[in-house]
Amino acid sequence: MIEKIREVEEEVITKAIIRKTMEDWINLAETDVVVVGAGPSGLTAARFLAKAGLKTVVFERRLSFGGGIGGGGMQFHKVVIESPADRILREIGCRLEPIEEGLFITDATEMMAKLACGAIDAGAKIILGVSVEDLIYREFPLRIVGVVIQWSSVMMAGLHVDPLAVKAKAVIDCTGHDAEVIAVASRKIPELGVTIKGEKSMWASRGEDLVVRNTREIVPGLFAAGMAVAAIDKTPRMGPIFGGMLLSGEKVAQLVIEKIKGK
Ligand code: 48F
Repeated sequence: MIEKIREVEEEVITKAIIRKTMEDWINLAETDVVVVGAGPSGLTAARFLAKAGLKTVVFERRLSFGGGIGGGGMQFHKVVIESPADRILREIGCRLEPIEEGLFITDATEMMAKLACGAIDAGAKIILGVSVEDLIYREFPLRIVGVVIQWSSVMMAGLHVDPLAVKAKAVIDCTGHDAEVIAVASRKIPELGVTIKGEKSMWASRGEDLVVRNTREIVPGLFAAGMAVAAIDKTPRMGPIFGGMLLSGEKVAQLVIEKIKGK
């Protein structure tokens, strides 16, 4: 027996989507934390931030999440995780297979899906197809107070459309190898004194360690996590091993929580 599918008028669909989207956007226009980029560091940060009760939105340029996870290692569909970052994946139910003592492997698709589920279930909003193209700043003291956003499709089409802005108590650059948000700060607010040195050639273990160690508030109100940190500091790339990205996301969330909630 085939169940009868419910009938619906087209305008009901349209009205529901527009009304509910606008409710979300009005709520998001002023938020606690903007995470830029839904890669491993951004999704991890978003989960810990939302879990701590902070209003968190992730803006992701593409129409998918996961960033560099999906490509696995040279498109082989597995990624490697080292301890203690396996704890972060176990918390969200990601299955890990041991390879050696303290070293694990998992499917790229499982990891990206579960990181995203973890962030969403904790209460973070992930908005796809939106690019952060600039920052909002204030003086006395000099600080970052939000982001300027645009539809990725508008940017790709090269249309002249003015963007919108979202206020935030903290902005986190999780944009990966190009550190795009910090690059904007460096180019457009020179008085911040931020420079991007560009990442170094591969040395997996050293790169992982330094990314986590150097995860920090770069200028007041603007933090960096994941490969963006390596780009700022000229530390080594690491290829398809992801523990550092997860631990960097966790660390930046702790720093932001301390700053905003004073804990
Ligand atoms: O590149 P990505 O995965 O950054 P990550 O969290 O992790 C790096 C690893 O994937 C890997 C590695 C270490 O194992 O070497 O590369 O540091 O994810 C960055 C996300 O940010 C989005 C981009 O589409 C990607 O999904 N993104 C980049 N620039 C912007 C942006 C922007 N201006 N606005 C919105 N999203």
